[in-house]
Amino acid sequence: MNPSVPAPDAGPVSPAADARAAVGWMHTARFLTTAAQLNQLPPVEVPEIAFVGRSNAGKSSCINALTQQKQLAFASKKPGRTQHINLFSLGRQGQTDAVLADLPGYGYAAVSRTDKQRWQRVMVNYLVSRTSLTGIVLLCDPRLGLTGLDEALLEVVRPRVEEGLKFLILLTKADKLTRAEQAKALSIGRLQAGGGEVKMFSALKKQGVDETALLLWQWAHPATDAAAPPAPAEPEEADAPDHGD
Ligand SMILES: Nc1nc2c(ncn2[C@@H]2O[C@H](COP(=O)(O)OP(=O)(O)OP(=O)(O)O)[C@@H](O)[C@H]2O)c(=O)[nH]1
Ligand SMILES: [Mg+2]
Repeated sequence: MNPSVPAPDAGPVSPAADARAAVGWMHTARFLTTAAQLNQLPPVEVPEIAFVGRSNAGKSSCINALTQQKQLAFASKKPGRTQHINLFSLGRQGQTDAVLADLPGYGYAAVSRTDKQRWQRVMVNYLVSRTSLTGIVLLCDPRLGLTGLDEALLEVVRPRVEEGLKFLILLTKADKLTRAEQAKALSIGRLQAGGGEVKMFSALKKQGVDETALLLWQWAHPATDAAAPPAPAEPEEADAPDHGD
């Protein structure tokens, strides 16, 4: 498993101020829609960022922590709580500029084999074919590590990651680990991620919220996050075209 995830581009000019803005942006999240099947998902014209991982990994809690809303996404003591793809819009009212997708977890033992297979098909189709999908956050409880199902998911998305799909592994429930255990989990996670971005996260202690919010903001606003603007795509257009008439 080696998705060769690219590191994020050059950082913003003022990281602290930008992190605050990104956290404010995340707070604008509101429910958009829910779907049991892919064909029920509305087309989305803005970047979509999916939260995926094993059941109980902490996906819904992570979305609640990032958006600073206690119950936006369903979080539960019972694994398998999220059973639909739930979409949340981000951005100011009437100006949605990104969508978050909370996906049902995989690997929950008590789910029937048929349901597991059905869900795995839906998920693979989603990851392979969803055109608005811009980034994936894979959540993983570091006490379990990346499991076979996580690695299968990484294999599925690898071609898209190689084509520029953004990818982040969040090691969740950091509050359950000592500092030394966190450091160890991070090095193991980084090895498994093949150099990809890996962060510790705790929904309980809000650890990792600011930096994750900033990264997701950058994913959704690729033109504005770089320290220097990208070179024009067509150099021969030296004069700015006049759109006025
Ligand atoms: N200690 C601690 N517990 C957490 C944290 N994040 C989530 N949990 C707990 O882990 C359990 C599962 O959290 P969810 O957010 O529902 O997990 P999920 O990945 O959305 O689960 P599914 O919807 O079943 O796929 C709940 O009991 C949460 O309270 C965390 O940062 N720290
Ligand atoms: Mg959930």
